[in-house]
Amino acid sequence: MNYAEAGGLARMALRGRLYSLPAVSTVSRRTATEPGARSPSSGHESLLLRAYRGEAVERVPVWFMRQAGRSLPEYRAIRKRADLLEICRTPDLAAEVTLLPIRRLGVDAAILFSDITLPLAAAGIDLEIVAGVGPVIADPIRSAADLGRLRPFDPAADAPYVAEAVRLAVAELDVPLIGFAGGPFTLASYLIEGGPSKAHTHTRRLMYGEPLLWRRLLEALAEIAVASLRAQVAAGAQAVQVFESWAGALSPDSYREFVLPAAQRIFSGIADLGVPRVHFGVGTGELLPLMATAGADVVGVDWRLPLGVARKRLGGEIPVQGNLDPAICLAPWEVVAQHVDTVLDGGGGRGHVFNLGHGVAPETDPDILRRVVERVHEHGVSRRIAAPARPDPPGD
Ligand code: 1CP
Repeated sequence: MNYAEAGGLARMALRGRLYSLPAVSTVSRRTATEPGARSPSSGHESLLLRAYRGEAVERVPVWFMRQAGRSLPEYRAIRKRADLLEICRTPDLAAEVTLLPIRRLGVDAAILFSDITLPLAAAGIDLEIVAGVGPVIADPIRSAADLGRLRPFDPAADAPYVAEAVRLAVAELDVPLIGFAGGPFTLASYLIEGGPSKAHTHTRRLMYGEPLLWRRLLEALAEIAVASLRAQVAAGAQAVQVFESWAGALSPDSYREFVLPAAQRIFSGIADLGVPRVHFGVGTGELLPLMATAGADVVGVDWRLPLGVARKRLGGEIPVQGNLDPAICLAPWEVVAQHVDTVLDGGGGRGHVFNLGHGVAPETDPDILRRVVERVHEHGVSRRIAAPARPDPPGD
C-alpha cells in the first residue's frame, strides 16, 4: 500500500469515527479528563508538525484559516442557538465547532474555535462581537487612563473554558490542534479604533504620536498573547499561530520600530514549550524579511506573492504556510484546481503547509474546500519533497 492509500484509509477511519459522533454539542466532558483519554502528544509525528519543522513529509499537509466557522452549515445551525462568544465560552460547543471541518473537509489540522479578541473581553474590556461587523469595543483605548482598563490576563481564572475546550477537542482528534492568539498590532487596532478598520488611522496616530503609551499597550498585549498561548498548549494544543492580520498596514520601518519587539516577546515567551509557532499577516509582502526575525518557526504568507518569492524574502530557511487566494475558492472548480496546483508547485513540497492566503470567505461552498483538500492530498506529493534544496526562484 502506498502512502496515499494508507492516508486515505486512515482518513476514512477517522471520518467514520467522527461521523459517528452525534451532531451537536455532545462531546463528553468526561472523555477529556479520563486517564485513558488520547494524549495531547499523540499527533507529534503528524504531517503538519513535521512540515512545520521543515522535515521531509510524504505529502503536503493542508488546513484553512477560519475553517471552523463561517462557511459550514453545521456551524450556522449552532450560531442560530448561540452567539459567537457564547460558543467560545461553552467548551462542549467550542470543541464541537472545532471538530466540524475535520469531519467534513478532511483537513490535516484543527484550529480551536475561539476569537482573537476573546482574551481582551476576559481581561476586562467591554467587547461585543456584532454579527456582520466583527468585534466592537464600547470605549476605545486612546489614553493612559484608558489603558488601565486592560488588566493582565489570567487564563485559568478569566477564561477556564478555553483550556477545557482544547482538552475536549484534543481528546477527539487524530490530527493536531492549533491554538492561536491575536498579534499585538491587530489587537491594538481593535482596541484603539473600537472596531474593524481599513485605514487604522487612530491606531497609527497613537503609535506615532504617543510612542510610550503605544509601547505600554503593545507590551500588555504581548503578555496577554503569551499567557493565552501557554494555557492552550498546556491543555493540549500542539502548534500555535499568531494572527497579526493587519500588520500589512505598516511600512517596514514602522513595523520594526513599533511592532517587532512585541512580536519577538511573544515568540520568545513560548519558545520553551517546543511547539511550532506560526506568524501570519495579510499584505505583509514587504514585511517578510522582518517577520523572519520575530522568532516564529513558520511564516504564513497571503496570496499576493508567489511562495517561492516569499521564501526568498524570508531568507530561504523558514517553512511557509499558504497561500491560495480565498476568493479563488468562489470560482468554478477547474479554476480552483489549477490555482491549487500553482500553489503546490510554488511551495516546493518540503517546509510547506497548504492554506489559504487569508480566512475562508463566508460564502465559500464547503464542498469546494473538501475538493481542495483532496487535490492537495493527491497532488501534494511533490517531486521535490525528497530533494534537499528548496527551489531558488529567479529574481524577486
Ligand atoms: O476557523 C475559525 O473560524 C476559528 C475561529 C476564529 C478565528 C481563528 C474566529 C471565530 N476568529 C478567529 C480569528 C480572528 N478574529 C482574526 C484573525 C484571522 C483573520 O484575519 O481573519 C480576526 C482579525 C478576528 C476578528 C474578527 N472576529 C472579525 C474580523 C473583523 C474585521 O476586522 O474585519 C470578525 C468578523 C470576527 C467574528 C468572528 N470570529 C470568529 C467567527 C467565526 C466570526 C464570524 C462571526 C460569527 O460567526 O458570528
